[in-house]
Amino acid sequence: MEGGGVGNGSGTTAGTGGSGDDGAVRTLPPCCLKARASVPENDAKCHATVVSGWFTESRSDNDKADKCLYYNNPMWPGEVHSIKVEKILYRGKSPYQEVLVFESSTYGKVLVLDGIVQLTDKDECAYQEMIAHLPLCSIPSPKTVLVIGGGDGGVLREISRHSSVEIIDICEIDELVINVCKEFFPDLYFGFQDPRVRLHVGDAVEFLRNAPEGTYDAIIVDSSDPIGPAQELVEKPFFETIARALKPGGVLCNQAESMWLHTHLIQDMLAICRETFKGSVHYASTSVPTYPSGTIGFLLCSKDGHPVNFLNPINPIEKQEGAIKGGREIKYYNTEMHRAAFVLPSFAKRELATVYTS
Ligand code: SPD
Repeated sequence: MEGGGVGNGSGTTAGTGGSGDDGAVRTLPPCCLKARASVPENDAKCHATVVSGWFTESRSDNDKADKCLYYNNPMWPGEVHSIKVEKILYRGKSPYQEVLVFESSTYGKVLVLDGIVQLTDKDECAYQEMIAHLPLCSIPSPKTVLVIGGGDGGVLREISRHSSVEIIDICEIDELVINVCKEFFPDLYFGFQDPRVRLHVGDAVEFLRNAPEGTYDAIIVDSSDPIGPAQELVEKPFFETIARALKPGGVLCNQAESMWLHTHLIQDMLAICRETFKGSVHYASTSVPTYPSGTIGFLLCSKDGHPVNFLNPINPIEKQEGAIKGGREIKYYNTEMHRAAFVLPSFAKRELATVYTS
């Protein structure tokens, strides 16, 4: 699920800010620190674990547990999230990240990468359906689609509901994620079984650079959080390669974190995308109880060419045969949820307004 990345696990570009040894708050807000991937080496090694039957994000099993609780995840400092574990099913390590799968008491199986929850059986639908159908239902007849990251297969499963789609390329850097999901998450891995899927294991930035200009109707970036290998995926050069690979009027849907925790990061991404794509740019969100703050957002952008109105979907998947594909009914997405996803609370409207209108 690590998006494309180049495996630079400790890219550090922030000049200021961060938490010192005393844990004191520094000048930059946490989301900016995170956006700039200021991850001290010690913290980066200090991943979540299972203690006394509970999995806790950002918890360490070493003697620096308290330090890790405070420091480890600059994306959501000052809070931790725990899920009760019934059984650990898999623990492993790839060249890119640590992979953990466990059976939880209340959310079914849980996939964790580098100590961060990526999905659970119970609420994965809210993420995978929205990240796929928000872009694909906004354009008339998508044919060529690229997924960056998404090695669990869930986004592929959702794209494959669209009968107009002819090619689904996926570029995932970490083969271990794919193999683990094949074994433990068959309802997601199902997405790989569609004959339209072409798997490319490797670096997304390189893949995009080699893609002929104007190849895709839609690109979906299903990345993990921008720490380590996924850091590049929120920066301008990456968005430029995406824009190049899109057809005129083509659309991007990019994982864009939480409006409660990361408004600075979202502002930065919106500003970059407005400059880069020239069509419409919007922020939408969905509710995922097992992600920090219980919500996660998406950046929806269209390249200039044909105008795209993301707020008014024209290709309602829930009314098509794909809605029940493979006996797997759509659980979360519908046209009302699509429209509602773009409605922002007042604080977020205010904070993002500067970027929307500038
Ligand atoms: N904070 C966790 C964000 C994870 C986003 N990616 C999830 C991948 C599911 N296909």
